[in-house]
Amino acid sequence: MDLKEIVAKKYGRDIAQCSDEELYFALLDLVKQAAAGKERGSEKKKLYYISAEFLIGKLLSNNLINLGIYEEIKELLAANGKDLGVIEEIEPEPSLGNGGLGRLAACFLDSIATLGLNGDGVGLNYHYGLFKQVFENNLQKETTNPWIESQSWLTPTDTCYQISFGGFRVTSRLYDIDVIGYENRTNKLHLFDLETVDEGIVGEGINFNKEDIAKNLTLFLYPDDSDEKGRLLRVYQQYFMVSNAARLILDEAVQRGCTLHDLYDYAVIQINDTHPSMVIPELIRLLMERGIGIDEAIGIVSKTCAYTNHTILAEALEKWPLAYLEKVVPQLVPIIYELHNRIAAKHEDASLYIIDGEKRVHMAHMDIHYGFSVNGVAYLHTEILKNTELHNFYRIYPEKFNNKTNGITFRRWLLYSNHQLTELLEEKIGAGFKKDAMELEKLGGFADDDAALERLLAVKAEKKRELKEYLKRTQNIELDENAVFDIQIKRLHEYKRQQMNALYVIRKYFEIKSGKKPVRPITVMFGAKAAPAYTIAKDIIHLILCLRQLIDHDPQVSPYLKVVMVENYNVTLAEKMIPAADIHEQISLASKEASGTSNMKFMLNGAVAIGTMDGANVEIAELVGEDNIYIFGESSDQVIGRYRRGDYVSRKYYEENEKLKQAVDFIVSGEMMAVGRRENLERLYHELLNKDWFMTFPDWEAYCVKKDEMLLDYEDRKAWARKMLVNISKAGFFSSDRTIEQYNKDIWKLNTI
Ligand code: 26Q
Repeated sequence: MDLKEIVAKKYGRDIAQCSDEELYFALLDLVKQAAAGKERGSEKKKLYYISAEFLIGKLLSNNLINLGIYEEIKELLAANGKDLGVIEEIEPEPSLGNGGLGRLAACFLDSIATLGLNGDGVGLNYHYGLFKQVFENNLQKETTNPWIESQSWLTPTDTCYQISFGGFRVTSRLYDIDVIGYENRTNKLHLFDLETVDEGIVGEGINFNKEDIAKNLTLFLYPDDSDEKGRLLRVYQQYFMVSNAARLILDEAVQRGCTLHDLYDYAVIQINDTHPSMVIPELIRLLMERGIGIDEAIGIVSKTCAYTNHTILAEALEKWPLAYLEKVVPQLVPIIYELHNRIAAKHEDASLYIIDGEKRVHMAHMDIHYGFSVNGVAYLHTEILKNTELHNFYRIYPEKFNNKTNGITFRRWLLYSNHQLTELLEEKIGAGFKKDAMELEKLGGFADDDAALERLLAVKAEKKRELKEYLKRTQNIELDENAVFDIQIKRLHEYKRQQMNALYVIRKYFEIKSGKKPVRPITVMFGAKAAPAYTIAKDIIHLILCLRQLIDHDPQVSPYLKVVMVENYNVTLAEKMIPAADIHEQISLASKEASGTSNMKFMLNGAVAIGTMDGANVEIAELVGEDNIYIFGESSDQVIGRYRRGDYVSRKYYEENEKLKQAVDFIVSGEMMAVGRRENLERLYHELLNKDWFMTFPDWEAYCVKKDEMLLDYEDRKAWARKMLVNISKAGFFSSDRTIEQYNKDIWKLNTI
């Protein structure tokens, strides 16, 4: 059925007579029907990408693009006086992820379907997802983010399982979301839920009774590790996710003719960080329940599971107290002991053990011993895993370690979010890049073409105007489109060093006050959520919001400098902000950012990075060359050396650098106290002076100098446009299609069509 027919049947009216909301629901039906026609038969082997997070973003426009009917629908609506741009805003954005890891999973599903691979995602159907961020008195407050409506992308299925926890049992139900490949097959995102979950138990903000598992299990996604109280609930969630996943995998494999003894010929499981790691003991347990002996069960599972590591932050590596597992999943404990004992019998080195001396279970260790592949997410990250963090494991299993540099889907991050650039590219280099991202290299041929460079600047100017209009309309933020847009958008974490950027803003503030005005106004934009229990991260948000208020009200400074912090940064905002960026900030402490993926999105959209040699920045720098990226700061080796020696003293830098001292002192100045809260500002000040665990101070001077150099370079508009062009032309490598091809070639080994 076409849209006209759907609308006639659903509402008994014509398109022109429908409300935007009615048309949105009709388009849901249209897309679901079209997607169903692209489901494929069942090849023998199938990939299951298990992840606690899938940060999918809004789906309507992306699905229309991937179905190849976006333009057609847009025109049809326009002919009836309707605007697809307005209709797509009706769709709520599900926040089923924290940040990079969840968004990566979503990009991967897009590429898996686009490459025609037989692979589904498996996760949880969080009713509220990650909290919604609101600002009150320059502080972050958390509220719920409901997204499930009576009609949505979710399709309930008849698949239900009985899942047992220590002392009680629940019944799950599977909901599916179509994953529509670009001009290719439809796969599924399988999200498990629980019928008894009760949204009514959520009180003020995001508070709820943490004990009543049957009512709260899939209400929220955990906002990282710092929320102590929720940790036990997190274990319940993880087991619920993997027990359902394991049952689904076994059932589907058997349906395709698997005897279970040959499971690895029918299924490959990618474990996205350690959040789904309990799938290993759970699968072993289920295979044993179905009559397979423990030795064989362990062998089968070890040939089926592969693990991706996304972090080297020790505090983010999951270690669950055995006591938690005994309470939540007593049935897994004997299996985990068995897995541990086999390692302890073979190796003396206790750093390899699964259960440590404090009776904590190291989830990553289980994955490495009992999976067949361990991958990092960027070249540098994988090297650090092999040489430092997981070196003892690398020594015994060198063949398991491999790198898969992250990627992004160009459908969402170019074709959808920047149709103006897409059109320009098509005009200059043809449409081939849409299928083969490496064709972007052809753009290099226009590096000295003045007309092409002018056009690139014109596209950027238009995207900046669009962002200005959008932020005015949705958040009442005023932007000056003639300013340089310098953007840092990512979760708030000390290692990502938003505080270093804020200290640069303070330095500029002082310069302007003393009469040294920038040649062009600078707008520094932030977007970041902080985990509700991560105190210092929230203090950094407070600092930024106070700076914004203070500068906005200072007529001497505000014409030249503006600070913006968007509220509730999410995928939808990223889609608007990234194409509008002139400069993007990738300033993590070297060795700490596993990869980063926004760096790739910005590059693809013609923004120029200021960054450290960290994560995928290293590969970006290698590709674009030193003229087209602004690199500063200590190397990962230097940083790792500092940690090893434990001799970093932040106060020394503060005392030796007048400007740094001035900027840091400003945090607790009278001006700031007038707009902010003493408690938060003083805490942050002391943290920086007495600890600064992520070493903001040693890199700060070099950072400020580099940024000023960049701002000067920006004024040679032609030379800058050339930098933009080189960044775009080299972005092809970061297509998630390339990443997925590598996963498939080296790890999954699925049939390609
Ligand atoms: C752990 C324990 C308990 C509760 C929550 C968590 C938890 C939740 C989310 C731990 C980590 C995360 C998210 C991690 C993440 O997003 N990592 C990012 O992954 C990206 C994709 O590979 C990389 O590009 C980023 O560098 C990395 O920070």
